[in-house]
Amino acid sequence: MKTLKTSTLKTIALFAISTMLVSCFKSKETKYEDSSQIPVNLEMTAELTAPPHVPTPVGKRKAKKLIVKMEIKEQEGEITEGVRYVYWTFGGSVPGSFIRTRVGDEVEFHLQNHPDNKLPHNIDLHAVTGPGGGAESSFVAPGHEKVFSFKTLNPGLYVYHCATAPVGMHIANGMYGLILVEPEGGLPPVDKEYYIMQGDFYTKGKNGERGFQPFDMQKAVDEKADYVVFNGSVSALTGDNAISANVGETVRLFVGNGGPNLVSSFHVIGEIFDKVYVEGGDLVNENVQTTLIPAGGAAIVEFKVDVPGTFILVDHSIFRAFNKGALGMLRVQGEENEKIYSGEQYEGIYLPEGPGIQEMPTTGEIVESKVPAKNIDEQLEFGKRIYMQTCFACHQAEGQGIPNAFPPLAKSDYLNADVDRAISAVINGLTGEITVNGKKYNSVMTRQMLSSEEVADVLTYVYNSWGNNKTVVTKEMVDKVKGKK
Ligand code: HEC
Ligand SMILES: [Cu+2]
Repeated sequence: MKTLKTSTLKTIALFAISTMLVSCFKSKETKYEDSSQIPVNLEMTAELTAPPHVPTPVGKRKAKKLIVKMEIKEQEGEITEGVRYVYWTFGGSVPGSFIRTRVGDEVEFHLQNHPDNKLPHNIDLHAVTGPGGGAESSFVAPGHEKVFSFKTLNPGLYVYHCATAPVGMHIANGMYGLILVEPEGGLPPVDKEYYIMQGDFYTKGKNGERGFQPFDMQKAVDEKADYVVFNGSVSALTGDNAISANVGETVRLFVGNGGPNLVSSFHVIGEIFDKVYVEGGDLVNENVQTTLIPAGGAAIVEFKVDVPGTFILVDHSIFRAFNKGALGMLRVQGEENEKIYSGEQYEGIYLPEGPGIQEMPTTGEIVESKVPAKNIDEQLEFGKRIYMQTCFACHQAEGQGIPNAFPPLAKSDYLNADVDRAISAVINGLTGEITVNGKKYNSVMTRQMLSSEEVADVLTYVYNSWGNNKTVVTKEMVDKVKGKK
């Protein structure tokens, strides 16, 4: 319509040129459209931390070759007071060690499986672009180490987990954690950062039933969790274990959900999230009350704490919080601010209530695996329990084994031919080439850490299942083989 004045045109032209120059300059200096092109020169060993702590922020550091050394440990712990559980862990904690990287890093991952462990494991990192997220290259037997490498292409907060069959069981036992890939230049600095991860647990006994509790596969399949917790146990983030901040500080929580089954409705009672990096990606939502964290997913939440008090972290599927353990505490110290909040403050208003069925007397007995079996029926029952806990992962539910990896125990000619040899396999381990039902196996079965009583029970169960020859193995027979050794 109207013609523009030449002076205006000049200004526009100048502006356009200078913008082009600036963006040109920028792209040469720091911006890589394609993260795979980011160069690395120096090398460093990654700092790994146990929850609720996180490693030092990457800040302005350049992309590097980052060496991650992680050791898998199977270890007993307490899921709540008096309830013992064998956790399988990445680095000795649930969730596993926090890994902090930046986009463009070349990660050289060393996965070590502690020699005392019973099972092979591997790792699938959601931050990896490649087959199985690394799982295919990292399958590692007890006493061995695997090394693989990958380049971090996409910034974000990612879950990692074990992906060894039966996958659900490995995850249910605590094999998950978080890996953060910070963008170029790092995330904006904040005052406090913490690492929290939700997980659901399935035990033979009900919530609160004391003693040693084996994993319950049926409940896991039915998604009937006995415990839903943050950081692996009911009290990991309460009482003396609460996380803390001071009035006026900004808190950043790296929150993940290992599952295996349940989705988390993550909420902090008495706070509003100023920022949520939705699903751990680039999208930032503001002023959020509750954020959804899928199983196998994560989110970064940030909020400034304005008033002192105890703030309760929950899965807002609320029975999980007060009755199954998904409850943590953030203690904030500092000056009151009556403009924001006034009123009496009680410490510990919110406390875990424990199992909701507590009012009704529990009829179940304490599960104790060390009580000797009184008769063959009990032997079979105890034996099955040990089998499902110890042998099942390799030899499978029906003793069918896994082709080329784990020999079958069902109708096994090797097993049925020689009971002393089978006892020896369990108490001493077994390596070297063997032939089972016409197929050759050449692998390693590690020594199983079981009492003579337990070895007798588990083998009696195996011999009396899946078409085997119904041998009854006694403690005396096991002791005799032990003596011979
Ligand atoms: C970590 C995986 C693993 C676990 C756990 C495991 N085994 Fe094995 N088992 C193997 C492997 C591998 C072999 C074959 C070893 C070889 O090639 O020399 C084997 C061989 C055997 C054999 C002889 C071969 C056959 O098929 O008859 C018996 C018997 C046996 N295991 C019983 C058990 C029992 C009982 C348990 C539990 C108490 C158990 N295993 C736990 C991996 C495992
Ligand atoms: Cu595993």
